[in-house]
Amino acid sequence: MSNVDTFVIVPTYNEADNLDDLITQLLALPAPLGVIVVDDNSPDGTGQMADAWATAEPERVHVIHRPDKMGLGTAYIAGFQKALHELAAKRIMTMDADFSHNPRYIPDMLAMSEYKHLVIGSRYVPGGGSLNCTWKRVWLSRMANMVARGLLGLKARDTTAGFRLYRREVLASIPLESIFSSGYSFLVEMLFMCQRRGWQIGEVPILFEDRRKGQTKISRQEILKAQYTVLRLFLRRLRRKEPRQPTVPVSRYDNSLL
Ligand SMILES: Nc1nc2c(ncn2[C@@H]2O[C@H](COP(=O)(O)OP(=O)(O)O)[C@@H](O)[C@H]2O)c(=O)[nH]1
Ligand SMILES: [Mg+2]
Repeated sequence: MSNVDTFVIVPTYNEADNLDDLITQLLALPAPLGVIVVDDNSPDGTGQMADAWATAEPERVHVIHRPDKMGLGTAYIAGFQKALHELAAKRIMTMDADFSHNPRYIPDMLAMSEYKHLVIGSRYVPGGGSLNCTWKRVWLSRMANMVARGLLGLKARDTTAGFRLYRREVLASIPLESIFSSGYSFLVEMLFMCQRRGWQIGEVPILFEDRRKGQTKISRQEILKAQYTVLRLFLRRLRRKEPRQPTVPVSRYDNSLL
């Protein structure tokens, strides 16, 4: 399929139990999607599984190998660079490999991206929610959202969601190399930059399911780093370092030109 114009970036660290099923489901969607797996030398062989996919589906599956576990944020950036500069993507998605973000919501997200610059697969809009999550995880996510919205003025309801769809112009407008978070708080920092630039942001309700296979990579250290990120962004907001720009109108993608 040479009309692949949307790439899904899937960062992986020890996701061998999930990767084959995920890629199978993504490629089966009725949309011209490609996948970029960003693997950090997973000891469980996830990177080799991804390579087998890239050999079988060279147009649609791409792999970036990094030598060590270097964090979620930098994995997204590596994927963004490849999608923007090597694969000429028009839309770029991010999602977890663990089925917390179910591929079945992607068609709704793509539809919304016709009139929003950034679409979030959101737990906190009507119709969305969390399934099978521990109270600790639910509480952590609620608190993080409250703080991010309160201190940073973010308007989205689910500010920490990793299930996102960016239009190309959004990512192209952001100096990716200057983003300082390397881990999970990258998501909040990125959303802050998008909102400040006036891009229009929409949310599609999703049911977030806690992973069934493998283990979470969120650590106490990541949570501390996230608090530091929010504080840093809050100070930047106070100092008006990141200027707030007027809302940018959305123009429809004309796919007939492809
Ligand atoms: N490449 C890469 N992927 C990561 C890293 N940390 C987490 N991931 C992946 O990022 C996604 C989200 O991580 P996960 O453990 O599910 O976080 P949680 O859903 O917040 O518990 C999963 O697909 C992980 O395999 C990392 O340092 N590097
Ligand atoms: Mg997860």
